[in-house]
Amino acid sequence: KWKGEGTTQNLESIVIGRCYDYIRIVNPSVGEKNCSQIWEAFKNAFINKDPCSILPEDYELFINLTFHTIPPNKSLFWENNQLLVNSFADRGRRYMSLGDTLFGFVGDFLNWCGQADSPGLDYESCPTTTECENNAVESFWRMLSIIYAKHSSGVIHVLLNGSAAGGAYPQPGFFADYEIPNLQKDKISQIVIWVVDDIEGPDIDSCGAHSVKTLETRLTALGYDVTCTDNDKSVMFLLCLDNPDHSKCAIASSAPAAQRGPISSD
Ligand code: ENP
Repeated sequence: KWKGEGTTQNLESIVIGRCYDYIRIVNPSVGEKNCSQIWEAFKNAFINKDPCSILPEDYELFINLTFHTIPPNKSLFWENNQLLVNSFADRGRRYMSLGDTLFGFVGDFLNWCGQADSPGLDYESCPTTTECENNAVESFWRMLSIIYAKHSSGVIHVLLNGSAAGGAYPQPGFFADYEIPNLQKDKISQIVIWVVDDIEGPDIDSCGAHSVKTLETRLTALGYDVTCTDNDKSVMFLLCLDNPDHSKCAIASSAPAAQRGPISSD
């Protein structure tokens, strides 16, 4: 009956399993968490309710049970490049995007919704945000975005897609609407914006232009120290893994050929 995909099969096992994976393997430094209680809190946010009347606040207990601090200088905000961010952040080893926190990790890539007057999940279909914005998934990410932004500190990074059709800095968007307004200015030393084009994609947006300029102006007006880099080298290296022969991936070197020869033993 809804236009969106239904609940992901085996949702309960996935959420509980991901929770244990996170606290035991991915990031044990968050300490002991009760994964079955976390599942109950997650589920109780939306089961037995009209799937269009779920509010961010309904995930409050879930947040209380999963919460852990975000290491300074590790926050990575993004728009329109989820897979790149996943590899770049490396499950929190390099950066800790929202999907690399325990709270984001359990819901990443999943879909879920309940139904009014029934304790069952709807595996057939779920409302999209165009059908109703107060749906279970949208409200989940809204709540998490707010918490993540409030607890981010030090140097903040933002990875935007310069090839995105609607511009690198979408408005409306989670970053524009739920994250920027919740950043805590006194805890943030700098905001670094990276605008990276898809290797084969068009160069639609760049630092100082179009929507990125809007973002830079907004952050500067809020009093942040803002820097912006186009096609940052470290991100480019990662993209170039899949496109080593593309001209954008040529490694420029000023070292004489002899220095680039085989490694000598002395
Ligand atoms: P999209 O539309 O590119 O990608 C949405 C996909 O990313 C979904 O599979 C979603 O999981 C997952 N996801 C991971 N973190 C977030 C998230 N944080 N979020 C919404 N979806 C997330 O992403 P968006 O809509 O542009 O959101 C990017 C935002 O995430 C940025 O503001 C960034 O700073 C923030 P699922 O469960 O829906 O399948 C917040 C909102 O971290």
